[in-house]
Amino acid sequence: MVTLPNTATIALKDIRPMREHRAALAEAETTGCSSSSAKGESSCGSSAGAGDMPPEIWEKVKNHPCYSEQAHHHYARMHVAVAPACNIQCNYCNRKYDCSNESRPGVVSERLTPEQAARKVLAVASEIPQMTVLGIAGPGDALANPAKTFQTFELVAAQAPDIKLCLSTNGLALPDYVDQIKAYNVDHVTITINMVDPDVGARIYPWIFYNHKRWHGREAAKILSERQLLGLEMLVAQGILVKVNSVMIPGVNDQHLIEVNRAVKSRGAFLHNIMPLISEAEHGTWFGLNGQRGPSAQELKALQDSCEGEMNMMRHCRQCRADAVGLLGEDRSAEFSTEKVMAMEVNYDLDKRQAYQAEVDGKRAEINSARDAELAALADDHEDITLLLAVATKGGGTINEHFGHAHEFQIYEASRRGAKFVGHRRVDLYCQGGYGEEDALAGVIRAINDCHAVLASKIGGCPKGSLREAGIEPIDHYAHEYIEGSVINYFKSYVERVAAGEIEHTARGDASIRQGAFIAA
Ligand code: CLF
Ligand code: SF4
Repeated sequence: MVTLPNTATIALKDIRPMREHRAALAEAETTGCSSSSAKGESSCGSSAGAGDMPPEIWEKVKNHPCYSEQAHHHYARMHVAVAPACNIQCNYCNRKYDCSNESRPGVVSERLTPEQAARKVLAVASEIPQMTVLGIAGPGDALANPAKTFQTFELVAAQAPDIKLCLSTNGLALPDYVDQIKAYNVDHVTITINMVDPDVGARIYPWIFYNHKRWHGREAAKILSERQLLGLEMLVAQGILVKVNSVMIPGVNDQHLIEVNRAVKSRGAFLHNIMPLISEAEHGTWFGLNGQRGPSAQELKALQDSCEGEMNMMRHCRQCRADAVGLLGEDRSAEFSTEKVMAMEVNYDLDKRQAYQAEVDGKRAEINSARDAELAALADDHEDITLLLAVATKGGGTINEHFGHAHEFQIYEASRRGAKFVGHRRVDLYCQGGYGEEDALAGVIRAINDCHAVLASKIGGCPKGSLREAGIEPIDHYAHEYIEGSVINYFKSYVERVAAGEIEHTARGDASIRQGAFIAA
């Protein structure tokens, strides 16, 4: 156990030996991406498990909530807002707000010094044993603020060597920092790549600042694209896992993202995360003010599906804030303001953290065997039926949330092949302290309108009626059971009812991605 009385006691001179030790350890343990995984082939999956990838890759992803869909039910990440400056302008970003790529465009509550950030990480790790990853994702660009970014990593690595280090960048400065990223044992890097064609890029980026000069239009986009792809190749050559984020902007780069997917896949990106543009006039962005719309839920899914082949697609991204804390989809940052963190007694208990992680390993094995048992019981027909199901969960891989208390629904695709996580939908709370809000219920139905059923731990009589009227079956008899096994079990009962003529299988429509949720607290 490490007791940290005050950040003033952490000095860089004290922690260099620890960093070198970590580097040596990593060198000894890691052989880098194998050729198959480094090329992003299907053996490395965001939803894959231990048997699907080389052990050294599994070690890197198994507890990372963004790189493993399974992990995101159990493990949390935190961001520290130490990087305020940015070296480019995106048309979907307003500088007054935090990064739209990697964070919800809400105001960052506080900007931190590296010392404050390190103390905050230790405080969060003490309180939340499932927090396994520290990411630096803005509010500007991590590598446009290299001194603060790397000093933060160094301070954290010295005190909490089990925390994985992660950073997100627009990629412009990336080739200059690959050696440093490697030296600091940052195992996971995200590059936001929205185009590989400068003509498309000119519609997304009005300018970049590079080599002491401001560049505009096509010329700017060309430099940015070349630097992004070079940085990607350099990271892969170093055995660092790279995720590519792309913002889907209908009419600007939506179909072009298929070409982006090919370009990043061929250069060895591990995962591709296509996110919807969040664009409302109140965000004050160029796109928002000019009426550029974001995609619908089915437009996003269709693009993700068409890119999913040999490469894994991330579909559980929550576009989190640059100071987010907690499981993806929850935000506990308000519990860890600088004032509160400075007043906390910080006890970083590695044993407690490892005990939690061992418990999660056991639970994951149980979840997988429940899923496999249900899958084995599925008949070999009904290849033609595919359903989307909305699931209310607080995490942990079970259906453990009341319909009226859900801030979001996780969306699973159910078919003969099993259960697959394909997205999430944020909603307003339906239940507001004992009574239901009809407007909120209408919003929930719009958000899950493409689903055949909703699975929650409890659903009240009134919403059940409205859901049925909308053609969505309300199901609460899987309360506290594992999600994937329940989804497959529901599919089995559905196809049996279709075969018996009790129900008729019909296609559902589209659903809307809620824009306003991203600016709410
Ligand atoms: Fe943060 Fe990003 Fe690391 Fe994750 S977030 S720096 S890879 S630790 Fe994750 Fe958040 Fe999506 Fe980013 S859900 S916005 S993909
Ligand atoms: Fe904003 Fe991030 Fe784009 Fe910079 S890279 S302009 S912070 S969205």
